[in-house]
Amino acid sequence: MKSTGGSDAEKRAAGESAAEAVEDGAVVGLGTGSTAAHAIRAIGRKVDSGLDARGIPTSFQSRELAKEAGMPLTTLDETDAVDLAIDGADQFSGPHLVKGGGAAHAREKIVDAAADRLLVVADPSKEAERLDHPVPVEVLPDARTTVAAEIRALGGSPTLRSAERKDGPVVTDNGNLVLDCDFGEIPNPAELATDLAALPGAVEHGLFVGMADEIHVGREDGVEVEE
Ligand code: ABF
Repeated sequence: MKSTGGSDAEKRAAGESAAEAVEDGAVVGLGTGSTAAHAIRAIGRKVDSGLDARGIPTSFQSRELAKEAGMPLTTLDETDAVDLAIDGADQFSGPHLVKGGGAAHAREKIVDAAADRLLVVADPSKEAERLDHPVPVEVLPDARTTVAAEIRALGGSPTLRSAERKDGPVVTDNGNLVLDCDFGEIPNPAELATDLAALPGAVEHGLFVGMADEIHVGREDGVEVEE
């Protein structure tokens, strides 16, 4: 699992802190990434000790991890409500997030938006005064060139994400491609989110505007919860 930014101890502290919020009977959205993985393992241990909770994975990776952790799984089709989601981020500024470093942001956004509460788990390297992280945009393969042109027209610089361990592009769990779009500093995330959502062939972008209810920031000496 690719790990970014802060230390594993910081990520673990954040993940385990958010996992404490999972109560008996809960349906939990399970985020992707190395920090959310700590939360999934911690919830798995609680399930092992008798907690009744079901998870909705946001990626192949989080599904496999949840199965390994012994967590019962469900889907959005089978449940009326998602009590909370626990998910990582590539960058956060207040309640605004950039996500999609794991190319799972389309499913993450569906599950996180369906949840009553979104608990973001992060290490301190993810915090920014203003968002300036490149925004991942998942595109239908046929639309990669036209969406890239539209991104340039919006002032961004798109790069097709390529796979690290083999030749060719990253392919998402949905069979699509990812353009990492550098806009520099993003003064108005809501406006950019609206523009990106309007592009034909763009399946989902990684701006999660105002979506975080709590951010659990793991530090070497404890956890700070920002609300
Ligand atoms: C997923 O994993 C992504 O949306 C986000 O890009 C990334 C964070 O990974 P990590 O916790 O490993 O830094 O949640």
